[in-house]
Amino acid sequence: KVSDLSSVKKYIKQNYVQPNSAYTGVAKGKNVIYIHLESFQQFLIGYKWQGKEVTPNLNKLYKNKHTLAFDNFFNQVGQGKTSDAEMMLENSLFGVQSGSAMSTYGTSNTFESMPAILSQKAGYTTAVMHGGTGSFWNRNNAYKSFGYQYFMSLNYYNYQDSWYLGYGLKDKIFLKESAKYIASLPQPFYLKLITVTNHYPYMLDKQNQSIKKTTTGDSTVDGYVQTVHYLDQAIGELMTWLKKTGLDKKTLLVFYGDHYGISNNHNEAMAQLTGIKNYGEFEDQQYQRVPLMFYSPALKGGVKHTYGGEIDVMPTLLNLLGISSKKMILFGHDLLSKDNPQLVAQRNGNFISPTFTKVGSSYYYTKTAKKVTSKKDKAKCRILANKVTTQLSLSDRVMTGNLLRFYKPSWFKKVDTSDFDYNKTAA
Ligand code: GP9
Ligand code: MN
Repeated sequence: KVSDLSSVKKYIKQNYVQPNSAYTGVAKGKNVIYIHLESFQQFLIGYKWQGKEVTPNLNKLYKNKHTLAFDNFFNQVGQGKTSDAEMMLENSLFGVQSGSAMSTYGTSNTFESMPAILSQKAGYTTAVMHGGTGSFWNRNNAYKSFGYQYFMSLNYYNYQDSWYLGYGLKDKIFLKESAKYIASLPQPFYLKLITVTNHYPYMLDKQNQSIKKTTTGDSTVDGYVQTVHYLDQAIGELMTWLKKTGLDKKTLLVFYGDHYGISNNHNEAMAQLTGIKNYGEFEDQQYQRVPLMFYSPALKGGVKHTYGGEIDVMPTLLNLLGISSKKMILFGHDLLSKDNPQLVAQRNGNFISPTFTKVGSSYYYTKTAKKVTSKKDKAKCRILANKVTTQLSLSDRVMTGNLLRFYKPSWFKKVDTSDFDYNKTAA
């Protein structure tokens, strides 16, 4: 109903925060390349195994003076996993309570997504490249609704069986074979590269194993450092290529981890990997941190400590590109804004904030990991929990009621999915 949209609009307006003007437009007109780091958790940055850095290339990027990195950035996915991360990054809308919003609503809902906005407002060419099957998570339909002009999936790549592992082409091969497509995109472009090799159960062929497995004895955990290391090497190769072509200077790279790699079924093994003796529900919550890094030679970098999550990426990126998000229905907030509310909702109603954390029916002090017992602080926690419930349910209303079809701002032309055809045509 249209009236549902009014309450959403009111909420969004009341909760709008002014983006940080010091960063407005610093990457204006630059290409954007999203690099999706599959199942990559923040703790891997700087992590060493047997004296060896597991992710030397990403570590270098993290510390680079042109990288804006966030060390309190959390994934907020639900059952839709990768697709929920994509939904949040492209739309600043949450995934839904059960299943994948991209699968359930991706085909027929109206969206006002990053690719459509950038192409309409700033003349961007928009594309996704992924070495897996195009129909996975309903990408081949949802991307059209998001306004993506191109989607190169598995059938765009001439591959041999040995190049394929798990969910798609091995990352090094995928990125190398994507180069010719990247080079042919008219600039400025907005591109997402989706890696897959670092995916549960973390298998890797012998010749690509260049770091030893960990020794927790948990077989689906112990391969993790190996596939992570391989992904990191693939990123290193991509960076070399971007520098060689000079594309790096014209591009804003955005790295993000989509969700955890090690689930809470493996707390025992995580205790060993992290050295935390009592690794329980609180620690598991803390380890939902994933990387978020913006890199561009023009950026003044640094590691920021704002508590935020995937829902906040779109408003942050829009500000860096100099596009105002004031009139948009976005549930996130600029991560660089000093007014960011720093309340990170998780899909199940749990949350993390700099002061309090909610896991299940317990509240904790974020800094000390102690349970909240005082009445006064519990009351504060309940206020935060209510805020979380409100934003999730309003986002759900937008998604399940397809409310954006009623929102017709003058600056946006509704996406016509029949404009796009992702079938590979003869070269
Ligand atoms: C497959 C990949 C995996 O294309 O994106 O999705 P996930 O299982 O991580 O949600
Ligand atoms: Mn994933």
